[in-house]
Amino acid sequence: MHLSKQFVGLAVVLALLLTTAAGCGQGSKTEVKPAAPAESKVLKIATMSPLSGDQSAMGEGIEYGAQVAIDERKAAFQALGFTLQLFPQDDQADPKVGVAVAQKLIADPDVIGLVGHLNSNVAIPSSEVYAQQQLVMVSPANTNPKVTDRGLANVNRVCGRDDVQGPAGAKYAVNDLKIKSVFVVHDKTTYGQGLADEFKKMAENLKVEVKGYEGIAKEDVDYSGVLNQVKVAAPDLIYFGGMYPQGGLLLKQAREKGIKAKFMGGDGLDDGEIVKVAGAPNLTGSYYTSAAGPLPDSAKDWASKYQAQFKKAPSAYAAYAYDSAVVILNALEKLIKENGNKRPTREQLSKAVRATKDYKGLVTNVTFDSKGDNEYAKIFIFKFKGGDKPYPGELIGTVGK
Ligand code: ABU
Repeated sequence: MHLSKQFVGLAVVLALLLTTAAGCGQGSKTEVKPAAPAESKVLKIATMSPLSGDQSAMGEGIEYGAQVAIDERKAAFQALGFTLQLFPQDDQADPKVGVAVAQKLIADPDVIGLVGHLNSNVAIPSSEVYAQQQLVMVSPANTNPKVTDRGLANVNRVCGRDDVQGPAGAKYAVNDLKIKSVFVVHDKTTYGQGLADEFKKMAENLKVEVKGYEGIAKEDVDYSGVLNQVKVAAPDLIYFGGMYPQGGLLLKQAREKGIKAKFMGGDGLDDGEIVKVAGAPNLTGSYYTSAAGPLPDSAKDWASKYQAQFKKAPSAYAAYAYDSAVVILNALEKLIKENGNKRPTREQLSKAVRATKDYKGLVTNVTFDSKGDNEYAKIFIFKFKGGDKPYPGELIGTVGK
């Protein structure tokens, strides 16, 4: 019997809610019992990202990056009397699933920190749940401004923001690609539409003619409707706010229709799977911005170790997940030592993580500001290469300190 993704997703949400209810009396959000962590010697660092579905290639890098960090530190925590564990969770890129899993995490007294998410529309409601118990979240990948603009004390990110990423793309398109007109397409998500809006705002400020602005449904596989409009409008550039499964398909179908406009998107396109979706020739001469930069030479050994362990190269945010996990583990280890080898509370850990200053990371340095944004975050501009291996793209610009 074939079960639809929606049915499976609904079943998972119901199962998780029932599990939470069974463990927590009547199971309403407000009745989740405060975790009683003082006695437990198990420290679970959860990850949350899509591990199934069409974004799993990008999502699993968040799990694997954090896993490398945890494997490296297990012995040090064991010496302090604690068992350190990775606790990977699949949010399926679905806000409802994310919230249900978040309920499960805060009800588990062993869970002390979280690396995640990939999708901002999942991170935002899920982090409201973590905030109920000050469970610290460090995001490697969530770029929507609302993630940190809500001022939650437990929510941080090591990556940059879309109100920098969108304008960076627009400035490059105008100043370097010399575009005079654009057709903006987005996937109607918090991330995709938000990024497209930031691009559009800056493009308009720079006197670019916006010839169209349309949303596409993530579930659709035929973008003829919007592409027929693009063909008539004949813009210099198609800008796409969204993820690689849809962005790749949009680009492929645009080229099949003979549309020759340049193509640009954001970090949602920053995954090697886009080559399979779009086809290598169609990516030639297309562009993407990202909050994830190339691995520095100093991370080459790390990348080799990752490749050997997981049999694939690190995806864009894997090293950022590693740095997110290390930021949590550094604060946790310091607190345990200061507390006479006692387990800190979630609130103590949230405060200690927020105080992170001048951490020298694998791929990014980290100092959190008062909202949990990283003062060292950068935006990178890439051009897909020609030939059979267009990804990863060639770095052609960087914005940030
Ligand atoms: N920034 C990468 C993934 C998209 C998001 O933030 O939702």
